[in-house]
Amino acid sequence: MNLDCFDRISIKNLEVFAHHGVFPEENKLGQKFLVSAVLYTDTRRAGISDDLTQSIHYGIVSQQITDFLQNHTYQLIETAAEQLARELLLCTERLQAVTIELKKPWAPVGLPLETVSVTITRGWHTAFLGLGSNMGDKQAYLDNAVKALAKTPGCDVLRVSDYLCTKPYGGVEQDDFLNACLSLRTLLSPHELLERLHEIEQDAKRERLIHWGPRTLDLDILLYDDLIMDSEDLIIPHVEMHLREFVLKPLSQIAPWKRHPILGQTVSQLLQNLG
Ligand code: PH2
Ligand code: MG
Ligand code: MG
Repeated sequence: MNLDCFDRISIKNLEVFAHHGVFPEENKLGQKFLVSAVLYTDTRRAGISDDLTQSIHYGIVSQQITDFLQNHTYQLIETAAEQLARELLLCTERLQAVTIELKKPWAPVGLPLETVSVTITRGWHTAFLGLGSNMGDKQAYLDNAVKALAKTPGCDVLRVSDYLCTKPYGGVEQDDFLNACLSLRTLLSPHELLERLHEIEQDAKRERLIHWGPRTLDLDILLYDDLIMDSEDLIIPHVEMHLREFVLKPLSQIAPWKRHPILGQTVSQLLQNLG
């Protein structure tokens, strides 16, 4: 999600009377909120065709913002902004990302401030996942994982590779694997996505007995946008993806052009390197 490459449609200081606040009086009486939104999208087609259906109707978005803030009551402006951003991203076609600034000019803190506000930017991310199974009904485990991801709120499965039968890699004596890759459009952060993958693995009765041993289902994050991230429990890009034919072969079916953000080579080049 590189925001610089998008066009922007801006809504400034939309006034909404709503009931968000930590103090009970705020929930009872309500107060004025001012909402500014930057909608990141591609206006090129609309700009050429002069056709509103090729763009985002800022009148409809303004109404959605108003309805959403009036139909919910949150304690925090952080939560109101977060949930509003999510709602807009889920229901607005062509909206890639959004910046929301939510101001509370009458914040009842008893001091003469002009306004308080939060500003957040949220958007759709593209992730590539590796799937593997080498126990039981391998195909059913992969099928169910794809279905579970497709049903996950804030996740859309874009493309799924063929399921390929592969020899076990890494020295542990075990049954052949069925491997696949898929691409995903997601609102989840990398760690939220990891947590969801662990849940789906758990639902497949995955037991973590032997490192690199047999498993009903293994779901790995390979790439997440062009993010490079190192943390205790999650490293992106996946540290060994460029060495594994069982990853690169299915990945090259759905994204041969995708460039590894550290190595600088495309998936199809990385696959060729394996010889
Ligand atoms: N996964 C491993 C270890 N070895 N070999 C194949 N062929 N496919 C896998 O998915 C696989 C593996 C650890 O995640
Ligand atoms: Mg793995
Ligand atoms: Mg894993």
